[in-house]
Amino acid sequence: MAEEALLQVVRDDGSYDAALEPKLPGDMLKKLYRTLVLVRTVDTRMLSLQRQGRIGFYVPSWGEEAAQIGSAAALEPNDWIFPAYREPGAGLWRGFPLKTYVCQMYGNAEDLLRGRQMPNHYALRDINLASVSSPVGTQIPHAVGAAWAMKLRGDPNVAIVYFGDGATSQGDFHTGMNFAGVFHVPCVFLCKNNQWAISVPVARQTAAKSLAVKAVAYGFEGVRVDGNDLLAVYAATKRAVDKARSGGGPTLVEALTYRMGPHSSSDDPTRYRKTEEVEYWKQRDPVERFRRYLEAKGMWDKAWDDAIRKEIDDAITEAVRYAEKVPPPAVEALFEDVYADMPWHIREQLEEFQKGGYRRRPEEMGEFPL
Ligand SMILES: Cc1ncc(C[n+]2csc(CCOP(=O)(O)OP(=O)(O)O)c2C)c(N)n1
Ligand SMILES: [Mg+2]
Repeated sequence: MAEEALLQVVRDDGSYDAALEPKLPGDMLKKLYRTLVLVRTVDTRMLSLQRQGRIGFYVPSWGEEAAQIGSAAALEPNDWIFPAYREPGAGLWRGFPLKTYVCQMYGNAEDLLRGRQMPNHYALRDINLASVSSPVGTQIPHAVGAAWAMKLRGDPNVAIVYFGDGATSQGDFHTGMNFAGVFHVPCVFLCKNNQWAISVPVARQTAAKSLAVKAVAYGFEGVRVDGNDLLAVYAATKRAVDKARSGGGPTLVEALTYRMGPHSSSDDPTRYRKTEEVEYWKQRDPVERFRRYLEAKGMWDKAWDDAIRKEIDDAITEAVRYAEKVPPPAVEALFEDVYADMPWHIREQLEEFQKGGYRRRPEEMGEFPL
């Protein structure tokens, strides 16, 4: 894919363009840095739990933290977020409680999704975070539909939908973008172009000059930003969100970033990509870039950094300890939630189970005997 000019505010060395710099208050800048460190650390700890066999699956987002957090920070609290599976930063920025997050990884009785989703497929109604979509791109029409509803109802909110470069090859991308353009809905399309869709490079997704350029065909604006520059992502998303809120319709924001780790805990990227490429992007680490920016502004020091890292580490340890003590969801949970009024055939199965008609296999008897 040919290189195009990218919106950039902060350079790799932490120096910045004062004319483009969004003027954010100091406490917000510090919270942004803390959230970058939080996401990086949560990913590392969760992947380690997976490697120890304590959780079943995980999707790290190393290298993509700025694209998630910079965009989420440009939203108002009541705006709706429709994530793919690689946006923990969007929820954690909004205060997704760590214990709730970790319980979802364990699929235990305090997992709000009651163990019915894969680990890493969370949702939290309280913070307007819709469920992670595992099928690639299905969240795009969901977000557009929600945004259309907001428009029809006159809500002052917008929807943002996250998806990857691979998702731009899905029919749902076309359907959603086209509908959003025609109906002029308040939706921001945030494409995290991390340059890989598992083992398929972005050059195999499109022959277009960029992903941002695709917006032209749907009759709205597309912008391309340096996705490893938190402030550039913030600035572009804020512009798109403000425009959507004031009736200006949708925008596609392409955040160019890089997936520094594996696609998921089930993937080994050394089988399909070069170490030099990964090394090149490690030199462009978004967390380190934002740290340098804070340092350049005289807002960073080692003691503070050490303190937040310790606080984050302790909070994760505490959340994991907690989650590991919570039992699995009750078997009865299997019969609930699907229907508002339980139909007779489900009730019959439930009653059968309650009478003891269901027998656990011997290997299941140990910890949670009936
Ligand atoms: C409809 C569908 N097809 C295939 C898959 C398998 N799959 C899971 S993630 C993925 C790649 C998606 O790449 P991209 O959209 O670039 O997002 P990224 O994983 O890079 O964040 C694929 C093919 C799926 N989950 N859903
Ligand atoms: Mg990708």
